[in-house]
Amino acid sequence: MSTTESFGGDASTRPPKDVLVEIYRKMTLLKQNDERFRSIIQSGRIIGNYYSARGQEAIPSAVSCLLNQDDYVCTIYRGIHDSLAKGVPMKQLWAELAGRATGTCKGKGGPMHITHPASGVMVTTGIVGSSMPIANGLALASKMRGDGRISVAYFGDGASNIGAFHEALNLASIWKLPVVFVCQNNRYGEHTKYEYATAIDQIAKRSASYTMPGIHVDGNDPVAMYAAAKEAVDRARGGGGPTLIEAMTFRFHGHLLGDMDQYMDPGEKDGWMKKDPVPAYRRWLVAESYATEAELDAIEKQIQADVEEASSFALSSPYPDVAELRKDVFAQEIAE
Ligand SMILES: Cc1ncc(C[n+]2csc(CCOP(=O)(O)OP(=O)(O)O)c2C)c(N)n1
Ligand SMILES: [Mg+2]
Repeated sequence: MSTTESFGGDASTRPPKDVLVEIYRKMTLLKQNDERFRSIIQSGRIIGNYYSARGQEAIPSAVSCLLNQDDYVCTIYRGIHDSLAKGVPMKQLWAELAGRATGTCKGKGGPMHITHPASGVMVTTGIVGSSMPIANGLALASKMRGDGRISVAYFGDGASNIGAFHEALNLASIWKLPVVFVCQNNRYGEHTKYEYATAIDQIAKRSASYTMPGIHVDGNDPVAMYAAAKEAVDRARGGGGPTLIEAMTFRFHGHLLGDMDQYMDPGEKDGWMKKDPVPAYRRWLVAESYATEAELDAIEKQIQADVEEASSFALSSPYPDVAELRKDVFAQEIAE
């Protein structure tokens, strides 16, 4: 059967059907979760900044299908997709987004600081470039313990111009750390175009300076993304050291919710939105007979119910008590 979408190239390199469908399930979860969160913020029921990753679903969905629960992830403020795909329980995630006591960080982290070690999400940071050295530290610990865990550092294209990126790649390379560096290149850092701020046409090429493999991949192609991530994860797990993946994508809602997109080229965003990876991948799965419409409908319906349940749980949870203010801040609780 013919389809307008063509994902992943050669059929012989595709993952099995259950993995292809699981990638779709994750992508749908991220999409629906984002849609619900934006609508709740816009209704005023949650007050907070939101850096939507809508449009970038294929990247963490494919990567996470290759990770174990105890593998580590370090991500950024635009990282709710990454956390959910890794397996942070949705109710706790939502409660954290809403600043409630039942959240992953007892409501004291908020959307920019999700941490949930039980799912392997070790840090979500607002400091551009800082996910990479932290992932190195976790990977070094894994290597010294010999526990087989690997670390994934997610970051943006803008972050690859920060010193910490270069330091982290250098160190990971000389120490052969089990890290996968995943750059989600969405073409902008805040309101600055990639070409204006970056002195090389592909970030993946920067891997050469650190003698590690670099992979430039279409991050909106879930099948190609899976293949790229598999190569890097297998290398890290097998003791072969780090890989830099540059996954090309686009963010549909600007830098921050409320962004007017005035710095973009006319039609640029619309062009990317027309190629929305979630419905495109759905059409491809059906056309290639990996799933039926009814199976995918059922997945979407279940996710809708789960998102509804998680958001209701969050909004009906209590705010943290004032007594919590000084707890979990330093290793030793601050005295009154
Ligand atoms: C060290 C540091 N410098 C500057 C900022 C301000 N800042 C916040 S987001 C951002 C853009 C980062 O762009 P990119 O790495 O491409 O990630 P994206 O937001 O596109 O996902 C900047 C410069 C910051 N938070 N931290
Ligand atoms: Mg960017």
